[in-house]
Amino acid sequence: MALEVGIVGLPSSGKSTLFHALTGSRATGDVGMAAIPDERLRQVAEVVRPRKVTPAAIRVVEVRGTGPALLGNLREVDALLVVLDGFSGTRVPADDLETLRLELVVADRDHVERRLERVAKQAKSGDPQLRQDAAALERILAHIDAGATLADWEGVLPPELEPLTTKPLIAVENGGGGIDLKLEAELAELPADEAAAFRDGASALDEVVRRLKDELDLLTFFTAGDKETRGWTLRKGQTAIEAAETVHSDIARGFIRCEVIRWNDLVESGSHAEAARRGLQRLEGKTYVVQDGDVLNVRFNV
Ligand SMILES: Nc1nc2c(ncn2[C@@H]2O[C@H](COP(=O)(O)OP(=O)(O)O)[C@@H](O)[C@H]2O)c(=O)[nH]1
Ligand SMILES: [Mg+2]
Repeated sequence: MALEVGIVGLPSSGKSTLFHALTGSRATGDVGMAAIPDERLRQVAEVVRPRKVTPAAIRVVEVRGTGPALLGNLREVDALLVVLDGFSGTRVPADDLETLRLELVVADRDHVERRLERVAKQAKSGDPQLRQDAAALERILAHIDAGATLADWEGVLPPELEPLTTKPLIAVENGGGGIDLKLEAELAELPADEAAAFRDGASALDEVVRRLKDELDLLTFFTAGDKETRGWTLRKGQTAIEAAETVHSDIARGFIRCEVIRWNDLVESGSHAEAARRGLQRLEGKTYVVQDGDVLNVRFNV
């Protein structure tokens, strides 16, 4: 399951523009995939010469408003990107960021209140667990009403609350001192080499994706097949069996062993066979903790 990020912002701040810039898609759908640029993948692909090269990607969702119901669609995303208007000259980005944070608090409060209503009704049956749950929700609601957020709640939050205010939040200023998203959205329609030539350097969006990767504690590993050479994301600390699961559940089910080569060892050796001959390939089991930049080949039987 790919990690997911939600784009939020005030009306006309540039949410759709950021969505297009990240996903390269002009489609009116609100969900797309943003590739994670990775120079290492290009180099690995040069060694393998596969038919297809696919970068690791993050799922991106745009929501078209800031009311509780719309923001509620983001309860399952892993992080939020907040777009701030820095281009029109009519907004103060820092103030808009505060407004947005308040909208998130309001949406969380709304969510807690609805849940409390439901649980309180059920608790009339006298069920002790439900009564405890209702009491906990009442305390959480009082906490928010006292001007705090769920991020500074001391206890353990009920998992089904899925708060918005505890998610990593990355602010992107559109224009002004930030990123020219309109330009990036236009460049996203060009072939990568033409866009790079135009920019005279890396895309400003790469920095956003990098911050996202940091916030989510992600690493990238590679699979280097002849048909397809591909980047994948995992959370730091995840293991070879979880990497296999990311690629395909059948591969995880039939997992026997996992061949591991560092991406730069593969590039310097020039082939898998040469890397193995030099002793740079290891065999690992299911519990091996995958490292950023590992090239994995899972041996499995189905
Ligand atoms: N001049 C300028 N206009 C922009 C920029 N970003 C967005 N716009 C324009 O602002 C309007 C709203 O942008 P949009 O991405 O649809 O905002 P949304 O409502 O947050 O999705 C559009 O007409 C965009 O072309 C920018 O960086 N510079
Ligand atoms: Mg929009």
